[in-house]
Amino acid sequence: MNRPYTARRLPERTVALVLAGGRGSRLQQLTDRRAKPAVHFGGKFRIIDFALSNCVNSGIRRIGVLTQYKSHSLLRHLQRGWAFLRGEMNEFIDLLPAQQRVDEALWYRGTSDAIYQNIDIVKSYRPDYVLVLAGDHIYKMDYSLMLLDHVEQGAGCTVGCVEVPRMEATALGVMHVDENRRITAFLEKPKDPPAMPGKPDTALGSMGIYVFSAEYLYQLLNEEMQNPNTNHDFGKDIIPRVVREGRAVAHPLGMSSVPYSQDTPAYWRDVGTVDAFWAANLDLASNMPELNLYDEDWPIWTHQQQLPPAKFTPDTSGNHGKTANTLVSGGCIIAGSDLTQAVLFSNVRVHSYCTISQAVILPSCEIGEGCRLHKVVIDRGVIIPPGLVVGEDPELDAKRFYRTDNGVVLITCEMLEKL
Ligand code: ADQ
Ligand code: ADP
Repeated sequence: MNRPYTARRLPERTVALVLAGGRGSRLQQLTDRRAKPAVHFGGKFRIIDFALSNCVNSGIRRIGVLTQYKSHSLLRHLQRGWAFLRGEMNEFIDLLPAQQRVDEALWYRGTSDAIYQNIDIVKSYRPDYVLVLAGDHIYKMDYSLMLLDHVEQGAGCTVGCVEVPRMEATALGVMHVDENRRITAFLEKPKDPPAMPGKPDTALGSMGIYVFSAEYLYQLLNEEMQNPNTNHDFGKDIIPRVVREGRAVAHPLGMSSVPYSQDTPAYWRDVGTVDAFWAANLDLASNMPELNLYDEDWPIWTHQQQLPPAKFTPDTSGNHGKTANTLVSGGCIIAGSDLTQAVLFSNVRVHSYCTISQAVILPSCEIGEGCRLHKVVIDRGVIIPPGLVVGEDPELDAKRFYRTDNGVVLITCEMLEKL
């Protein structure tokens, strides 16, 4: 096919800016000490690894990460895991903390301000396109196809979108599009989201990811700074404005979701609540997970510690020691316990005679002998005392720990200290 000249080498001419400053307070105490993008996911990853891996796998190797809230854990992860991008090849991951600009007393006010405050740095990369990403979603997407769509459509801004159950769209930007996918209306987090034509139970939601032609983005951000009535936010201010100017196009995730197959439904999760976080992790341990982590064509990159292999031993009576539908990462030792539907991150120790089911156990936890744990999320480094029972008495669980309406129990170090 003849592509216009401007469509050549698009990923190389693009800079990705990953917004990674949000707290994600619906994850409760999991984000007390770390930003949502730094939250552990899928046995050995952090949430931000998915957006970053999408960049690298799409050929976009110039990346800025904008941080704000509790960024130490995130910065440490990026320094350890993502330093493989090579400066001499014009590849980089640039860490852009909130307080970079000396003439700004304020921290980032909103998502577009986060970029405005770093605008000189962004310009110095001399990109033709800027890909604005959220650091807190799990999905696999080839951004090079979204860039191509942006150019072919002649858009000023292309908004990634996904079809979602209508009432779930109350937490998203919701759009209407015409037959050419031009966005004709955009509502940020509507209480009663409008349905898609012919699909009364479905809404077209914004993924919160955008391709901008660079000059157009600079112009929008400058104008935004002159505007006294703005929240400095992409969803609330910038995107509605681009829509009013008739320059916004919607790009459905299905067009560039990986794997490239119409038979595989596009996977996209905002693991923004404890329930969603628990369910998305456990899905990975099911027989046929919706998200394939084992796809060699689309590796998820992360920081890997050097760890010995996971080890399993039976108990002396031979009654315990069965494991099914469970992910077990490096450095784990499971001594004579039963595990069903569980995700164990690195360096977890499980002592004898435990029965553990539907559990997500973050790195470096230790589970004492004889525990019965059902439907739990256990934060990093928690030491569970021998004999603890969780998931059998809802009232007691809610008193001691954080229990969701769906019955998932979150356990952190601080909660155990108070027992
Ligand atoms: P929200 O879910 O409200 O809506 P928002 O809080 O704006 O998302 O955060 C977007 C991204 O920016 C997140 O990755 C967050 O971590 C990060 N972030 C937030 N504040 C930041 C700051 N000050 N500095 C740096 N990073 C920051 C948005 C859109 C909706 C869209 C949803 C999709 O506004 O239209 O539907 O994302 O989840
Ligand atoms: P991770 O997010 O890598 O799992 P931790 O759970 O160990 O890391 O810690 C999260 C963040 O909490 C760290 O990045 C650090 O800033 C902070 N933190 C952890 N332990 C302490 C401590 N004892 N004192 C002060 N801050 C701490």
